[in-house]
Amino acid sequence: MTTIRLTAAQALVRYLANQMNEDGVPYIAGVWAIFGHGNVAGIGEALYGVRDELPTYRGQNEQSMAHAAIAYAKQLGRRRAMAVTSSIGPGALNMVTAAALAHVNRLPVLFIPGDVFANRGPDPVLQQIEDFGDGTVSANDCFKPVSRYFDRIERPEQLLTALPRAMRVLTDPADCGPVTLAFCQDVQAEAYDYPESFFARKTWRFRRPEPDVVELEAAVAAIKAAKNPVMVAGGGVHFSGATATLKAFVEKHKIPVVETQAGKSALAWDHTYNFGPVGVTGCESANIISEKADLVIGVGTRFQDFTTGSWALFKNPNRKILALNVQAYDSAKHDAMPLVADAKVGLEKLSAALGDHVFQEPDAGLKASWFAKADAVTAAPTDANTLPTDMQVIGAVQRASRDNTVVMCAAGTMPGELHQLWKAKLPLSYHMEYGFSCMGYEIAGGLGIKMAEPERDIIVMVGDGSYMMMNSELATAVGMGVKITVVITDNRGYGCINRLQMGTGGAEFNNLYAHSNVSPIAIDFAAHAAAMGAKSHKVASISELETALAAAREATETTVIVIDTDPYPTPEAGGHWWDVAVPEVSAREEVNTARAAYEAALKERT
Ligand SMILES: Cc1ncc(C[n+]2csc(CCOP(=O)(O)OP(=O)(O)O)c2C)c(N)n1
Ligand SMILES: [Mg+2]
Repeated sequence: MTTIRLTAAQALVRYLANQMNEDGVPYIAGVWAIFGHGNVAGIGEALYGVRDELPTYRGQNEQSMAHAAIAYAKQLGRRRAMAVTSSIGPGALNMVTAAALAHVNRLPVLFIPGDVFANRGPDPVLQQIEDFGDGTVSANDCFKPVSRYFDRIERPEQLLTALPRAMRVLTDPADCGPVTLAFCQDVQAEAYDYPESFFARKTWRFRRPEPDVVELEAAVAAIKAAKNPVMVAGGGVHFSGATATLKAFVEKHKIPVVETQAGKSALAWDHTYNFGPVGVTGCESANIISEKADLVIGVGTRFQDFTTGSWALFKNPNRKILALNVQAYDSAKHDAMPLVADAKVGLEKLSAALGDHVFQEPDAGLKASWFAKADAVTAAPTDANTLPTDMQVIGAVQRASRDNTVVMCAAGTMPGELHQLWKAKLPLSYHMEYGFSCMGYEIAGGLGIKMAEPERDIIVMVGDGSYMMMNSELATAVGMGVKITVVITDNRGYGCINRLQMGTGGAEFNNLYAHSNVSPIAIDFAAHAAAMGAKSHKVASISELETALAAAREATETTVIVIDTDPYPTPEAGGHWWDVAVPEVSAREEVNTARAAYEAALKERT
């Protein structure tokens, strides 16, 4: 056996640089790194050695670097991913939130936090936590519940088994998620005679599991027995590259489709059978169809509470659920009939087995009536003296966008309103992180999306709260020359949670600055963004916003546009109840009223 003597860190990066995807490009597109004593000497030296094949990117915060990496993978439908490395201790733990984000959203990312010395010589090394009763614990154990695969590299030869396992998980359509390889800092620097063959180019193919014959027969029988089925398109449709197949399926069998946050843009917004966003942030046409459906066919959806209205949406007493999902865990939720398969293959097989079985045309009038309402709230305001609403901001952004513009967001008012109101034309033109809905994903995520698809315009929608929580990868985007456009809606606080607080009978408290112990402060977001090198404008109206967006589209630099909005109005139409537990006893009359409504709503659960 021919061997090559490398440090463990050199072996790790050499191996990663040689893992390809089916398209013949490296699966790991790059490594985000912030160095410290736990990774600079070992991993840092190794990354320098491969900097031409496996680029290293320098971010500002381990969590937000990971957001960029995760957004990159999401935008590419998981066909490529990135790695993120940190030092031990705080740098490592900064990545735990991002690991959970990737875990919930089933997105691949490789975390390589440094870890304490395997030989324990210097214990406690700077930043080492000390467990009084367990010598094997380190801060990196926090990654275990939020990783799909976790390993700690305590000997250089462990990479020979750990790395293939890591790649298997990253590229497995069912198990896909974050992988953490905690890398003891002394081991990174240790040399070992690795087999040359370990570094041979390897191609990872995303398998497409076929449905089980019996499950398929049962699914076909259930569809044939249904009168008014609905299909719920989830993120799995994108991951499977099944958008064209879904389109062909619904055109042939005439089944209406509704879209989850992760599934939105599976069909064009104006496609005959796209009845729009479903659930809590859904629209009337989708929710009316869903309430009546006698068969709910989930395609690549986790059925999270925003999709199901906490399981109160699908009200037909005879309704059944059929879950086409590559992950058996999801296919068995809520007593669903399972159809475990890749979405594309599963739809093809279903369609073939259904033959020319067609359903009655769904009521197109539902859509017309919904769009009349949606268009009214997103239209430019006629009264220039009142604060614009976030809905009007969405209208302005929509008018200034092209079909392939990617609009993105993660938390705050915008995810719900974009889900309801945004008209997504092309697949993956809508990028919403709503599995973890993590404030601070937005700007870093926008950077990752643009790196994934440089030819598309990226518009990041971010509230003042999320911007304040995490904004510094803006400087990275500027410094890397990766152009994004950021729209900050400044409603002076946590508008959506303030409304939720009021909706559950609470007093307005500690959400908007006005109701907190922080005096209302006029934060100059435009100056802040300019200080990080972005072009920036504060605009005073929707028409000024449209002008600024048009200029940003033509510009080559990253632009940040700030607009003050009203924290109170939301779309009145559409939407659905969801379960937010209201206090059973309270001194506040409003809470008692909200509790009574809550108890009544709970009875609707199906
Ligand atoms: C990291 C994190 N912390 C807290 C929350 C809970 N949360 C969701 S939205 C929100 C407020 C967002 O405020 P802002 O970005 O200003 O958006 P707005 O609703 O005001 O438009 C909070 C606190 C969260 N989703 N993520
Ligand atoms: Mg806000």
